[in-house]
Order: sequence, then structure tokens, then C-alpha cells
Amino acid sequence: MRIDIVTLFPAMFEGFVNSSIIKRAIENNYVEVNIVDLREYTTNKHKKVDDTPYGGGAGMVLTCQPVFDCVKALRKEDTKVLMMTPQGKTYKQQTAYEFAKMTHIIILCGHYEGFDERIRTLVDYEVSLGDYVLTGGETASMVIADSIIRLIDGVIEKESHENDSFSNGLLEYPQYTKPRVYEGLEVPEVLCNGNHKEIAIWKHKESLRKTYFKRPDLLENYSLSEQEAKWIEEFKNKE
Ligand code: 6GU
Repeated sequence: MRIDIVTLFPAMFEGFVNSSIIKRAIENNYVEVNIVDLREYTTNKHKKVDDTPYGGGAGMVLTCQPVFDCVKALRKEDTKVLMMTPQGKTYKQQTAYEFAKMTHIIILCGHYEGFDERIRTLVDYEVSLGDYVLTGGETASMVIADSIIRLIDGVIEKESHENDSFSNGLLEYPQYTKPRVYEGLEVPEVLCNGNHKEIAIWKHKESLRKTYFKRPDLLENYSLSEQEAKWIEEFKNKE
């Protein structure tokens, strides 16, 4: 098995790949772990990899270009692409067993406010560790890689666990940054028109839509406003 971890902070992985069971698994060729510096893939002359979000809001968003080019360069026939994001499906031991059967995995680590939404078109699995926010996907990717590597036959003795943890709230709305059209994928018009009231409503609605479709379990203990209940009805009719 080969695991490629795409990151802006390769130094964070030095301890991970040079210690303990993971180090031994790599030395004994049970697994190949490549730490890939995303910044090497930017075509921007200042090595920029992020930009401000369309529609406004705090922080910076990872741009499409370096991530698209990096995944294109790394992808092989049987590659699966994992994205580390708090919006992903909560990671379980069952998922670790599933991933441990794969031959080539690319793990995308985000930083800042997240990924341009269009990066999700490259992704097979969105993975979250649980309902809390980390400064970036790096530590989470180490958790995922660790849980997979230890399941490879010969690395350690077989064993299993399961865990889950949940809290309330909505998922974040989709984020977009420059360019406005990337490989035919467009940023929603409303985010580009500068109407802040409309943008705020759009964000609220899209936030609810994501939660409804991706993590409906989070809505079970969520008290819906009249407007939100109407939106939910609208989503149901589109299912
Ligand atoms: Cl995978 N990434 C980030 N940034 N935060 C998280 C997470 C992942 N899982 C839980 N919180």
C-alpha cells in the first residue's frame, strides 16, 4: 500500500514517519508513506496557495489549481482520494478496515478556512474525526494513516475498536475563491453580486442544505426556525 499525504506543513510529519510502529512498518515495506508539499504544485509566482473567500467572511480558502494539479500528478489507476474536513463522515473503525484494503490513498490536508468547494469534485471520501475543529487536517491525517497502517497484515496483531462522538450545530456553507470558473465549475452567482443580505441568507440556507443532506443526524436535536423548516420541506421535495 502507498499513502500520499498532501500538506502545506510537511515538517509536522517528521515525528510521525520516524517513530514507533509506523517507522517500522515503512522500513519493513508494509507501507510507503509519501509526504507531499502542496506548495510545490502552485503555478503562482509568489507560491500562493490560498485566497480570500467569495461572498466575504473570515480567513483564507485553499485555491483549486495547486490541489487539482497535485492530485492529477499523483493519481494512479486504483487511487482513492480522501479529504480531511470537519464536514466529512465521522471516522469509524469500520472505515479503517475499508481503507486498509486499498492500494493507493491520497490524503488532502486543508488549513485556513477550508478548501474551495470545487476541490470536492476530486474526492472519494470526506473524513472527519468528530465534531470539533482542528487548525488543519495534518493531525487528523496522521490519525487516519495510523489506523490504516496498523491494520495491514504483519504490522501488529489484529484487534478492533469503535468510537463515536456528536454535538449539535450546522455544517459550514460551501466556500469558493478565485477563479470564478475552474475547468467549467462555476462559483454560485449570488456570492459574486455583493448583496450582503442575500449572501447571508444564501449561506444560512446552504449551511442547512449541507447539514440536511450530509449529516441529518445533527438536525435531530436542532430546533428549526419557521424559515428553516420551510427550507427543509424544499430540500425534501428535491430528493
Ligand atoms: Cl479531518 N480536519 C479538521 N480541520 N478539523 C477536524 C477534523 C479534520 N476532524 C475533526 N475536526
